[in-house]
Amino acid sequence: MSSIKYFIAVVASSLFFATTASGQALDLRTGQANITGEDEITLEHLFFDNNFYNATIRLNLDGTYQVNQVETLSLTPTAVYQVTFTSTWSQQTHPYEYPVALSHFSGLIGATHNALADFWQLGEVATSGIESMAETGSKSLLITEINTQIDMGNAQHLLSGGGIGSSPGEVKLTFEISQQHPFVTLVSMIAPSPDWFVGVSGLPLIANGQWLEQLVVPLFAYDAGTDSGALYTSPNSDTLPRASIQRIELLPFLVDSEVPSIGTFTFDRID
Ligand SMILES: [Ca+2]
Repeated sequence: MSSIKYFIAVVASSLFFATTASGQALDLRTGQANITGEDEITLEHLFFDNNFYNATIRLNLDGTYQVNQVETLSLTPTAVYQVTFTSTWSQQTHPYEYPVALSHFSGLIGATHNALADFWQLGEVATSGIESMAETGSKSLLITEINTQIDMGNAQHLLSGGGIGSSPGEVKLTFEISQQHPFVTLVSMIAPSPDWFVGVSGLPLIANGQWLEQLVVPLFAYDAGTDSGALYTSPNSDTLPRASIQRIELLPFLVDSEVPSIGTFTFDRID
């Protein structure tokens, strides 16, 4: 297996930029692969020698590999996007105990980054920055976590925008993104709530070797797992130890046996 390890090691430094790996289990963050047979991986947006590539690589059980297909990408080094955060969350869409005259969203906060930066994931325990954002709408701890990743080279731009003062409503934020940091993480607290939020984590804005012209992402309510309240206006009840981040599929977001989205992020490329 030595040549496979060598291959993974060579590729690993490029994986941080890859937006997808398919065909078999390959962890973009570690470069570790579980090779169980003649596996083919398609890697999009790999970075070698100052160029970006899509590649299809076959890994064989005997430890050899072949690069079957390589496509050089010709996308611009940077792009500019406007994201529109549209909240549809209202007394009409979510009648159960809807917090009339109180419903709003905290200011957008996030970053552009590569695959090494990871600010939150479904099923993982929230950081202090995510806890603070989800419980109070405060940005400061999360900004510290983002700046740490910027200092390490894993994140590039801090994204900080306005909130939605009264839901339903919308707010826009314009940001630059680069090939070396093609992922977006962006969150906002659902308010009032114990520790509920909406957002995206590690969303790539490159697909098929191109900057996306438009991407519409439906938003659902997530429980940060850091406060035990079950209602919009439940009193503070710190959860120790923290539970994992989960999508909320019960009241007040369960409506007629379904869990409809409460809004969208629409990413429009403007430059
Ligand atoms: Ca808490």
